[in-house]
Amino acid sequence: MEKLIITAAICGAEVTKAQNPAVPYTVEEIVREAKSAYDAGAAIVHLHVRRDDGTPTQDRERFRECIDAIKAVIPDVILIPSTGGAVGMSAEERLQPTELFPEMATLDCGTCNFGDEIFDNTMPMMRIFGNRMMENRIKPEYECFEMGHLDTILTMAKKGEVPGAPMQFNFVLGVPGCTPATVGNLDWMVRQIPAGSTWTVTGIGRHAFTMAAAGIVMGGNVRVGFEDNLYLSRGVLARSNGELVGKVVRLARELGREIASPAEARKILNL
Ligand code: KMH
Ligand code: ZN
Repeated sequence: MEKLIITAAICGAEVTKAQNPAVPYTVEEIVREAKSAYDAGAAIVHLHVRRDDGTPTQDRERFRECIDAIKAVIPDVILIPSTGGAVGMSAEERLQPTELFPEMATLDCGTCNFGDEIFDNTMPMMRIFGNRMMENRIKPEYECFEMGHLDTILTMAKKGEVPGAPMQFNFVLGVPGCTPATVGNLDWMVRQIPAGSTWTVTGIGRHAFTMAAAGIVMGGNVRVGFEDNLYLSRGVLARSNGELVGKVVRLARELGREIASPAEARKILNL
């Protein structure tokens, strides 16, 4: 098995300091959380940014400021800025970080329920996102919240509407209203992807570490972080993203998987 790539989703767009005081908003807090995750073993940081008051934003200059500040401290980390942003943002608003030519960015693979809300990713929108990533030579991480998202994106890749092989998928399981976080569902998704693809699993909330364990033993990769889960264990808030990553590292070591450095992750992901 390849070494395990750990992604830290350090911030997200929805979680707040009221839920966990360590959720980062300011540039300094975002750098602190990125470094804590990196020091604990994350090769990738999935990045959302906020205004200082915590409001989610896709503002290109705020992304630039955060990316530059993170790279000044941990220059080799792989950054995957979000093009999902927050529910309700327009496609143009969401696409702003692609103007900074990151090596990767997320591409969300279909419309879905998102708790009480609807996360809009129509196929025309996805074509625009796919085109932008092809033009700017950005490798997408395909975010699949639903089983049907996988069929959608594979069909679009076959038609050349979004970047094709080798594809990197992130199966985000357990969002309320989307595909539940079970090993059976994960196994089904993994069996659909083309040979040569890479994949990551993200379990939302209490599913974070059960899905991490499944990803470790199934030969995939793992994402954890405040975007997905605020707790280290039942009732115990994580004090940093590094604590969440550290728990994945311990699970991986117990289960016999080594951890990939950013350089090793770049090779595995064909960056
Ligand atoms: N904030 C969610 C609505 C992504 O980063 O591409 C979407 C999201 C996905 O976080
Ligand atoms: Zn995200």
